[in-house]
Amino acid sequence: MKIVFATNNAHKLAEVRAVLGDKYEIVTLSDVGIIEDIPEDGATLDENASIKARYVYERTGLDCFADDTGLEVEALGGAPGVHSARYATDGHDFAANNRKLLAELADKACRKARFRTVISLIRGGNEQQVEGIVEGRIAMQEAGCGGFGYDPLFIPDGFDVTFAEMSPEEKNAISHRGRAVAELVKIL
Ligand code: ITT
Repeated sequence: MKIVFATNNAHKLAEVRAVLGDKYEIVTLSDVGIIEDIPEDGATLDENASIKARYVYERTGLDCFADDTGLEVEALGGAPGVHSARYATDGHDFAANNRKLLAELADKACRKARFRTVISLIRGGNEQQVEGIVEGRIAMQEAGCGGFGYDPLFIPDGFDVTFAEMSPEEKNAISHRGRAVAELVKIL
């Protein structure tokens, strides 16, 4: 069965294909002729996931899903949250985002954080949402070169290494996205 994953993030695509790829033919935005950036102006992850999925459904009529993810840091009142992609700059500058996060936490005792992923699925015109959360903490410095985004700074609870130090399989088994995709599988 064919389904469109409404993302421009190649890392997300690889993670989701690793879990769903043998059951579904996951096609990308460019495969269905959408090359422009989808505007993400929602106030929450739920809204943005929905905006992205609806954008694709309205233009293609195809079954599709979208993922919106945020890193929520307790001592920063839940920031960067829905602004995770553009935390330090206007673009998706992972290194600048990580530098800013370390600077903001420099004088904070509590480094508790969580990743949250919301997936909006539109199938046969009906929309459903699922969520995945992983709790953890922000490391004192970057470690590892796997993953993407904030992975070099995020240590999930129960581990002493960052997501960037794990294999893709290890990350997917416990991550926000891995958990959201497991919920997605239940409703697909
Ligand atoms: P699409 O909207 O095209 O799917 P995006 O990169 O803009 O891609 P999000 O808005 O969902 O995706 O993600 C916001 C940012 O959060 C993203 O740019 C990364 O910096 C970070 N992020 C998302 N998932 C992550 C993960 O699994 N590990 C580390 N950082 C992640």
